Amino acid sequence: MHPNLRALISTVLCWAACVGLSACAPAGTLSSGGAAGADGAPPPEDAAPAQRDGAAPGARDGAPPDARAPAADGGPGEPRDARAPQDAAVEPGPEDAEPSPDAEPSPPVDQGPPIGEALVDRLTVAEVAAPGPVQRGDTSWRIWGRGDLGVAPVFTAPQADCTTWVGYTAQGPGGLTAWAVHLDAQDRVRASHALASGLALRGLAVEPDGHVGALLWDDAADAIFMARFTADGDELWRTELVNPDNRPDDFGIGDSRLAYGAGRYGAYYHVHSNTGHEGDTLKWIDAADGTPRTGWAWGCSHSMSSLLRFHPTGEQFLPVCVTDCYPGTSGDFGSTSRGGVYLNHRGPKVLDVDAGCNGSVAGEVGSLAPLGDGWALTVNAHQAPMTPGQRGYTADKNQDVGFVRIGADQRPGPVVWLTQTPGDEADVSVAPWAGPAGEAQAVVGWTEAGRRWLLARVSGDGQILEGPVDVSAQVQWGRRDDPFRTAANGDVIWAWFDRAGSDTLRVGRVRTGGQCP
Ligand SMILES: [Ca+2]
Repeated sequence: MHPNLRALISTVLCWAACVGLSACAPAGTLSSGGAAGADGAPPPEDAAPAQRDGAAPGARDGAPPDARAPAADGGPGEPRDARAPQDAAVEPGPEDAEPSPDAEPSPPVDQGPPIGEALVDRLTVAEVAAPGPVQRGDTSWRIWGRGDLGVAPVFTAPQADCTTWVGYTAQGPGGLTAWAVHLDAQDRVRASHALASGLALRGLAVEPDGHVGALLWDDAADAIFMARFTADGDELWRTELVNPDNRPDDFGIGDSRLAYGAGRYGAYYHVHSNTGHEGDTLKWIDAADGTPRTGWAWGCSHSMSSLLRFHPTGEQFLPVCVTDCYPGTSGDFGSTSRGGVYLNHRGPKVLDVDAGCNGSVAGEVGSLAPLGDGWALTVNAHQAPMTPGQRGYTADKNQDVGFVRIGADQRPGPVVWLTQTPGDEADVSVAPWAGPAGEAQAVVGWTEAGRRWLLARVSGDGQILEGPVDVSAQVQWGRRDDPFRTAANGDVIWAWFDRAGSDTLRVGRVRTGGQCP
């Protein structure tokens, strides 16, 4: 869908949804989801007041509080078309591409750096010829306003045999193609598989036996599908994921995440309700036959950013979201709105963040990784206490990097702040790292003002052991892309494109020196 058209429809739907309520947010703000309570599931516990204070919060960083430009000015328009039927999905044409002869092979892996070597000296980057130019990213609601994600999501999924799958969406003259690039243990292309034509890749996950799962999105039809493939890229089944009262209409707000574990896939993604609200849904899909089940049809509202990972030891999934309103808010939005980071959409709560119930939120979730028998979660948010209401995020606040341990019982510990800078950090990722004697440490990466990429090594309780070191000259990673994963040999691995339209895929590693099994 054309962005302007989408903005117009979104505005119209918001306007339409607000009719009959006591007041509406102005164009350019989001209507909140309590009233949606969609899909037969109970609404958020504390849901449902109509918006009473629609004052648009101001963009920060130089713009006065009321200076944010409203979104497209939509009047009443035609109602949105019904979703296309399931059989309208574009058939995949798995056209496997041979590895490009132009691809420069990476140097062979040696024994790896010795223990004690600095992070920066452990970094390697492989350049891979991708099968098509990467789609540009959305402009999405980020910190207290919208921000450019730059490049469409890139998914890195290491496999037990030390190979790695990288998924992304290419945008060529003929339209979109969802690609999965299979890399060998030296990060050279083994094969590239076109998973679907005309659809965007919104998640990629792998099974230990070599199967690959993909979350495929049809923007025009507002439809999303889960599909499973063999390691040769042959599609085994495809299932549309449907809720009766909402649909994934765009990713100008929220995220989409896919994870595999214990015989099923979890898909966690933004949905827009038929009454004009913005939430998320969690779906479970049986890996063997594609049977879908709904974890919840309406979660965080609004769901501003989200994560989903599987812990292999405890065999549990953990979904995380940040909301600008529900749960948490009760009462007048103008003076009582509050946001927060939540596990399992209702809680436990990880931390409070300033928020306005109108799209303005002052925190983003970055990555979630298994660490020990529990988890490590990284976010960016403000250290200063949350101020309720729509003017809470004032110019004296800024974004820092937060590190949170979460127990196997899914109880979060305190936020440990890794930065104290006056500027804004973002795009925070984390992966486990084995310290001396197997101590559970973590590698954390973030960006500073969107221009510098930094890495640090921290202890299991978030104390910085090394860095942060500026690694911008060697590596980058995508914006809010949840990039870091753990390769089978323990390396921290991720993939990225430098810019939209690039067909050079880059694969970064922080090498442990571990051997492939
Ligand atoms: Ca900061």
